[in-house]
Amino acid sequence: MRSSVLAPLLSLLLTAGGHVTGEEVDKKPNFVLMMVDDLGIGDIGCYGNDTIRSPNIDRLASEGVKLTQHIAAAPLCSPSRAAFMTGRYAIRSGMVSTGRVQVLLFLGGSGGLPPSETTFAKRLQQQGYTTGLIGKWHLGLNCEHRGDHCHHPNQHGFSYFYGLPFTLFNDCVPGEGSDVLVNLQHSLYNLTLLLGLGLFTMVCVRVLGLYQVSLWLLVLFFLLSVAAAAVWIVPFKFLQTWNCIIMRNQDVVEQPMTVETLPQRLLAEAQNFIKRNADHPFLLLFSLAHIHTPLFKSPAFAGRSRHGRYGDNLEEVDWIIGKVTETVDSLNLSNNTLMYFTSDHGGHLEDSDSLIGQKGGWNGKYKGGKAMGGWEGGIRVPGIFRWPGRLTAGKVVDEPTSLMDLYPTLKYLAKDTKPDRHSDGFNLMPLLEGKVARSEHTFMFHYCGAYMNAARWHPPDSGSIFKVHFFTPNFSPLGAGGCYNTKVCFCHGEYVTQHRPPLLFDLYHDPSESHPLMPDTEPRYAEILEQISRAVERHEQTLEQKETSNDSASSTETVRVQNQMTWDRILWRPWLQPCCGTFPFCGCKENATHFKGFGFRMWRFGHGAEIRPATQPHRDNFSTSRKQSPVSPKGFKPRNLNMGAERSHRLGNRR
Ligand SMILES: [Ca+2]
Repeated sequence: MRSSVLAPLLSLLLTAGGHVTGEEVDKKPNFVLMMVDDLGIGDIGCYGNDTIRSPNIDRLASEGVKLTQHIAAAPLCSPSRAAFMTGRYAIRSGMVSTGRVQVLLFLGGSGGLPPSETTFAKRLQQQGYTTGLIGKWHLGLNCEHRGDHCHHPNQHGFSYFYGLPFTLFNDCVPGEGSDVLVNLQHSLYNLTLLLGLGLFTMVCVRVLGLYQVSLWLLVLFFLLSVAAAAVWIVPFKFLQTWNCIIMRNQDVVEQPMTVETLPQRLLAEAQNFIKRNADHPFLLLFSLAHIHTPLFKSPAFAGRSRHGRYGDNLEEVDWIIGKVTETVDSLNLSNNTLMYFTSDHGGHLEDSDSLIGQKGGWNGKYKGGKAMGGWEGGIRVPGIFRWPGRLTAGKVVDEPTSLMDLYPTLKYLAKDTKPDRHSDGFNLMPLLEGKVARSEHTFMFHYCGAYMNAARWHPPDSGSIFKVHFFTPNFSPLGAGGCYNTKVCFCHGEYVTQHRPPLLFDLYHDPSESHPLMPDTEPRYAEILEQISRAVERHEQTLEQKETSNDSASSTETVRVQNQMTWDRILWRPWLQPCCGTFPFCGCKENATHFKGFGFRMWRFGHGAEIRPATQPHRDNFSTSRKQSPVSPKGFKPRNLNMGAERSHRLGNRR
């Protein structure tokens, strides 16, 4: 009897400071997760930047908890997002590569997050949540035929999907260049040219009677020329049509997508999703297309920042985050909503040209960037949680945390206690609420593709965070700080230098990983290498175990993990290509009338954008049935070097 009286009182005390009613305490919380693509940690005000304006993101941090050692499980989109969604290293789902290509390149490929995988969305869906993904997916689409949608967000627990099944990339905007197998495109172009030239020469020789050229040889060269042209032209010259599409649930609603209006549409969809589901528990993953190149050119933000188009884009992101926060607050949901802000990995250092300048993000004092699985700049990202009434405002957590922690954290908060598979993440709530001081991530492993690039150890008896690198990328040009000759660093063969013994750093004293520790400078040198070596062994043993085929631990069926990044799964297959219209004549434009009155006229910096309810119905509860040249780094101007020691974070905001 006494406990039945005390329980609500205790709950009210725990939420003191907020305005949570008794009814709301019992209610499962909502989740608004916001992920930016390729955002550098050094570009956010609350992480030390003082030249790009991010007041709305900074506000989330000042009203919530800021993580200073938040780590992506991989330095590139597809593997990082696979790990984020599943709470497990991407190698467990086969979303890793042993070669150059480490992300999905075609929507018409068959690779993707396997149907056997379980995402946090799927778990929450089973707990009665309405789940939505607005924005970028980039985890595959079809397996065997067009429309099977085996990798589609709807199949992975998102009851509503609106956005990019692939990603925003340069090929989406004519004139911005290409991101896809550029060397192969050049080779195929040259081969086509060579065959065509050979054919023309032979025809001339035959017509002029200089030599007896067989007609069969001419036919053979003609067919070879046509085949080479088809292999080159069809997949690569129509990349905008093949990859740059918008889907609403299972339907392609725009192909190719109109990039200019994308920010407005994605924000409107995110806000409408929150409004539609304000009365019952929901999960929204708002996966912004921003920051990835080609950078948006929204007139309202053009030229406003001090860092060109990249800075303009980031200030637009910040404004969008502000509008989402406003929506949550205006519906009185803030005290029952966990908001989260992060990036899928570090900024792309090598993305720059002479016309626009630096187009990729800046990773502050951390070495390296996107595609570098070992160096901190590739994997350390912003991590902000905001939940007024539950989380202490202004708290900073310096302990190691991972994007993979979201999976167990959301499960815990949704009261999901059903058996699950091996997880590589940990519930963050004890750390966020200050109930524990130490992270459960004693060890953390850092993959570059399928290879273990580095590992960190946070000894229980020390403030140090030791990190070893088993190999490091070979920068090109030498000493450039990035792989400017290849645009991204690779993880294998001649592109890396192996280290035996591994390079060792203490991130606490040397966050820029500039001063390797040696046996004569670090008394615990041998012990550190030994501890990490054993941890790696234990981790690798867990990879060898067979995986259950679904999310039920009681299942006895087992499947072997299939590599999703092999050439045969990555390359374009016409019969897998999503298409509105009759393939190959794909093309459609979304009826954007329900966005009018919101974005197109009111997309103004600093002005509120009132959204009218959508005029066309959206189904949140989806039925599974179907309707049907590098720039020299010398030219690079760092935004904010912030080269202090790791402990400088402990001094708080630099602004
Ligand atoms: Ca990315």
